[in-house]
Amino acid sequence: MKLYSAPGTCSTAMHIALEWIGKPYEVEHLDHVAKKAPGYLELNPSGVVPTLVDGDMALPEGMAILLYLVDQHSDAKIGPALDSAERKDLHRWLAYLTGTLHPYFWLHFTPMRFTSDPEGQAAVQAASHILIDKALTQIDQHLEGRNWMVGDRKSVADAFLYPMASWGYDLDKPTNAYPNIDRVLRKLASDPAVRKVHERQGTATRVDLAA
Ligand SMILES: N[C@@H](CCC(=O)N[C@@H](CS)C(=O)NCC(=O)O)C(=O)O
Repeated sequence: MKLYSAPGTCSTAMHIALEWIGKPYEVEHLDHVAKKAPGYLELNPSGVVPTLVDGDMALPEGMAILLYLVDQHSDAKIGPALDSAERKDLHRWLAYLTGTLHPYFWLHFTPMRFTSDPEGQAAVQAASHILIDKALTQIDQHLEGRNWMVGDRKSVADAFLYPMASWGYDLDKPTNAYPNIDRVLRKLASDPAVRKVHERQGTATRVDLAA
């Protein structure tokens, strides 16, 4: 398997999932130019990371990749099995994380894509902070009294939460204002697989483990 990724992005989640699976894989880190190169656009027409290549199959879209990894490597137990009661919860939370929380961050990181008025970018970002707060609050409430996002063990939903909530540490209302998310992020930041991903990316965790 080969993952096209970029340090610090959402594709950190798929990189963590590959580490948890523990089988050989390759990672290629793409910069902004490489994401838009014709060869890569054939694999991922959106020109974004992640893309997973497995044999002659190329799969874009984070949620699709994570579910593929859960099912192809069911022995690694990185998500509830298809016939389990908890599987619907995995779908629910992956959909929320990839389809709601993640897009809210696009407004924060690339406000210029959401307004043609250069003076309006600060307002787009301000709106994103309200939306991100709403989503992180919902996730924090869900995590009250729970160890992980889905069921009783860590899963690809936690892997996806990791880069999203890591971005939140830089906001005016930082991720540590959401105690349950912060608690889960602390566990993930200490996970050997997550540490290895940071090492391969050349990044450091945003979680203040000393605090
Ligand atoms: N819908 C895609 C979105 C992926 C996405 O937004 N990737 C970002 C990194 S977190 C990216 O590569 N952005 C480059 C760009 O938008 O030009 C997915 O879920 O995989």
